[in-house]
Amino acid sequence: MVTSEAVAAHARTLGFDRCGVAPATALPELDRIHDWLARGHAGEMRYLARSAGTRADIRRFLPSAQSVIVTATRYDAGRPPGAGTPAIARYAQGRDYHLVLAERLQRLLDWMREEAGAPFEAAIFVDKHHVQERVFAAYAGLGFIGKHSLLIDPELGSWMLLGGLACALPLEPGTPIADQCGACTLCLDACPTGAIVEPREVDARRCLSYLTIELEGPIPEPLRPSVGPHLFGCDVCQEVCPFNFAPAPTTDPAWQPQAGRDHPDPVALWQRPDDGLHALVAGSAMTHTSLSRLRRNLAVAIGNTGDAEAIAALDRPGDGVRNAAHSAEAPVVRDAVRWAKSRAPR
Ligand code: B12
Ligand code: SF4
Ligand code: SF4
Repeated sequence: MVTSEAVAAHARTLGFDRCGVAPATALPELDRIHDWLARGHAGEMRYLARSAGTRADIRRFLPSAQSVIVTATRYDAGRPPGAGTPAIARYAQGRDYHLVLAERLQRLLDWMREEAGAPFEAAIFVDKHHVQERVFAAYAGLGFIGKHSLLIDPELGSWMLLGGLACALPLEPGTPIADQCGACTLCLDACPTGAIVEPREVDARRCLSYLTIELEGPIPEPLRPSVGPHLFGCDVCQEVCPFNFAPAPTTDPAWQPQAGRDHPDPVALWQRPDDGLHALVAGSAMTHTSLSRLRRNLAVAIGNTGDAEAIAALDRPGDGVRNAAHSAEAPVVRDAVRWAKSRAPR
């Protein structure tokens, strides 16, 4: 027989750190997405509005759903003391979590099907599917929603990726846990762009994660200085969170930094040909963005150094080898280069 306890125990053997069950009902917090969208906080992520109906009701994702199994997987591989916030967000330094978690979830589902002894419908979700993962994770008792809007497990912190599966089995749901942020406002105070406009509400249009990963066009000029050295994503609100001080880094090979992603040198990357940038992103969550967006971010980060020599290197994408760096010709990159040059000391 498949029980919530047995699923959680088997999930741990597959590399998930936490696993719980939420009811597949119309949870009241699911409706908040409509207000969030109405306030314009999604920016150009139009797919969120297109799928808002499904996101607000899991039974549109899987009509026969009775339970939602949610997993949380630690991905922080650690950083040397004093290394500061990484230019490439921690979640993107190892293997692409969409693939890793989907494979593990498929193995969990295969096991459940064997245990159940009778067929049942199920559908896996990892990030890009139309499921409000944090709401179900909170109802499953995996943690509480911190003021930065991320799910925090009081023992394991927030460096965790979510994923799960909706299924037609009636499983016992977990118990939500109380919010433990108290009077703390460290994440709101530290956010470089003031993107956490209210506790638990992020205006994506200001968030460096959105600006460096999701936004296709130019980063709005007034926000470019706040991008600082960030090349892909942002970890600032989690770096300062006290719940992330104690947990030990994960030793799971899937999340160990690859291809020098933990200490990227923006000038050296700019000088790589496009093939070389492909090697940086290959197999990671960065493959979901385009090379021109990455070059745009490199140009902005180089501009933010204010270093004349670094900025001069912007004239030699692909180390000056003709046709080696097509992505540098994109209008959005040229615009960022123009801006970066205006930041050179006179
Ligand atoms: C769109 C998106 C973004 C957008 C918008 C972020 C946002 N805060 O809404 C952008 C591009 C900015 C972004 C950035 C990041 N993201 Co993102 N993102 C998503 C995505 C695809 C959808 C989120 C969404 O629908 N947002 C809209 C809001 C309205 O919905 P929501 O986030 O679910 O929020 C609900 C809850 O907070 C709930 N709520 C609020 N208070 C309470 C209280 C209780 C008791 C309950 C039950 C619920 C509740 O109400 C809200 C509305 O329903 C999810 C994956 C998914 N399918 O869910 C990943 C996801 C949220 N992202 C994730 C990550 C890792 C990040 C980054 C850390 C990446 C990085 N390093 O750059 C940053 C963090 C920025 C931040 N502070 O949020 C992880 C978060 C894991 C975790 N521990 O929480 C997710 C779950 C992906 C995954 N599969 O692991 N992201
Ligand atoms: S990810 Fe960075 S920019 Fe986005 S809310 Fe957190 S600190 Fe602010
Ligand atoms: S930094 Fe403070 S307010 Fe923000 S999520 Fe962590 S505990 Fe909550």
